[in-house]
Amino acid sequence: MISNKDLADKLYDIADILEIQNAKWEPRAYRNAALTISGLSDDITVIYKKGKLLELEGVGKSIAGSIKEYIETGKIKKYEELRKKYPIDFTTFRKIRGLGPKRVYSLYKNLNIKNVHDLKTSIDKHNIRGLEGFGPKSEEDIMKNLESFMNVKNDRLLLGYVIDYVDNLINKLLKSGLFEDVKVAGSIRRMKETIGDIDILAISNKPDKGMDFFSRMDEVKEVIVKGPTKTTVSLGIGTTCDIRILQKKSFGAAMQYFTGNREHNVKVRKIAISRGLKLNEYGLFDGKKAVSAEDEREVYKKLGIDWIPPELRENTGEIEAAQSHSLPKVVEYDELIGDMHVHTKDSDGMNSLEEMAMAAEKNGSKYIALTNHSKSLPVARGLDEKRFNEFNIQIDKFNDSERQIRLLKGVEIEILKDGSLDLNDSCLAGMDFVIGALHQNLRMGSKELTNRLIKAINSGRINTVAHPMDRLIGEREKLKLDFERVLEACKKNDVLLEINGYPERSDLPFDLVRKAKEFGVKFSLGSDSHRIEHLRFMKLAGAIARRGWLEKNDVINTLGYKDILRLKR
Ligand code: DGT
Ligand code: CA
Ligand code: CA
Repeated sequence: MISNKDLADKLYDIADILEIQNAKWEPRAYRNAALTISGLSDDITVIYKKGKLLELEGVGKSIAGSIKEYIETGKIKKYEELRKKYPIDFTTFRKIRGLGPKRVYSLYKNLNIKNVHDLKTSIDKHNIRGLEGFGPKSEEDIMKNLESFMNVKNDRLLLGYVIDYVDNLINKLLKSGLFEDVKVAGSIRRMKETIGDIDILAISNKPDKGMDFFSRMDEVKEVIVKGPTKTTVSLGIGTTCDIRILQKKSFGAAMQYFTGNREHNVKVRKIAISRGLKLNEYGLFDGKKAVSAEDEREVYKKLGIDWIPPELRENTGEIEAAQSHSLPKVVEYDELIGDMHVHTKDSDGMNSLEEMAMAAEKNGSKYIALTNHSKSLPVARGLDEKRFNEFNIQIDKFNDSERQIRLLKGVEIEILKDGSLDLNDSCLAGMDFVIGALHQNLRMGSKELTNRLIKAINSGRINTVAHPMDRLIGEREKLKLDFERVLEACKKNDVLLEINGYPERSDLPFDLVRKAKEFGVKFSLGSDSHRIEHLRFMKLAGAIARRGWLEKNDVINTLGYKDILRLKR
């Protein structure tokens, strides 16, 4: 079933490509038709069946022919042919200000930028400023427009890019001396992958001054509502922030109430009612008497519920488990002592082996796996056997040095179209940790794709599967894998699944993590760092693990260095 939107997008794409080819009047004709179709209140298929295509504004014989073809066959030949020559995500680029088709083409031709992800990577590497017709100023403009596009889409921001900002905001509030305590609640406290706004709760004896201070902070773009107990502002990063000032005696109940999620709260409130009590943001009450209010743990306890880590509060069975005292003891962030997915500038990273190692050591890691790309991924400057062997000698040297942190020899290896791996066995024998990855030739049927991945899992050569669903939040759908078959193969071969903490990826998604755990599959966590600043994304991988109910034993990153070496294949 085709949609008006899909059809309009395709016609716009054709227009963009024809414009690149300097066609004279055609781009305009296609855009007019696309505009008409995207504004229709009737389904295009219905209009076609009524024989009324030619009555549509801007739709002539030739375009009507394409529409007919699309409805009948699901394809437009002209479009398919053009797209083969220009494999560019025009649909998304059209939403970014200042990137017309010709500029998009220039980025593709010179830097092989095909989608927003590629664009972001090139901006990070400052590759665009050197291009003819671009320069540093226009690189910066593109970056800003890209950021606002990323923020606007879904109206939700990625947690990974917000979390440090919020910590910083809270520290500034605490330092002002006007607050006794400041905490984050809402989806950020639950560590949800994307967030709608920032919810802050504070205790203050000087609420008026506190609110004045907050609403005048540099980060604030505009004050939306200002009151003595609640203020809402919009922030420069592209979201709003609610701050509520509360009394110490009811802070725990407020934390419970404003952490959510909504469905979780509804169920907890019902339990209160069933016990003849009342729960709101001021406390748990028996008539007028507060049974508990200051301490969140007490609120749960008085309801006969074990305290539930915020990451689990999604009303997916955690309340029932907490009532029967059978919640899992989810893995703690500080139990994750190593990072199993790190790149260096030897492939497509920005920092050297030493820089990555030292930054990770400073962050408290005991070991990291250096997992550069393999040779069949030339856009990421993948390494061949010879370069890997040389690189691994550097790792040996580093490990012989006095440093605390240890490096593992790893690779993020391409799983080729036929399911084979692109490095020879003797090279793989020298690796401590092998991550199998599907990056290319992904347009195949679900069965073929699943078989391809399973062949790699069955090979006995890989330890884990990189970002198994290959999704990008807001940009790219999950792979169409037969997940249960993948799980069976992983379980049979003791192959792990990765939880990739890179914000756009956040892959495996937490609901699938939980499903995989139920199957008995274990996990490796990685930041997928391409520069030292990315190492912090390990925490996000940890959050997904917790949201997926994983315990210490489900995650290899809790093992010591010696035990991790035993995973070698
Ligand atoms: P978000 O902001 O879309 O990422 O998701 P949340 O969960 O942070 O939702 P938000 O900001 O609307 O509200 C924060 C929490 O407050 C929410 O998880 C549940 C709690 N809450 C419970 N009842 C209510 C209510 O009636 N109004 C509001 N505003 N919040 C409520
Ligand atoms: Ca929120
Ligand atoms: Ca809110």
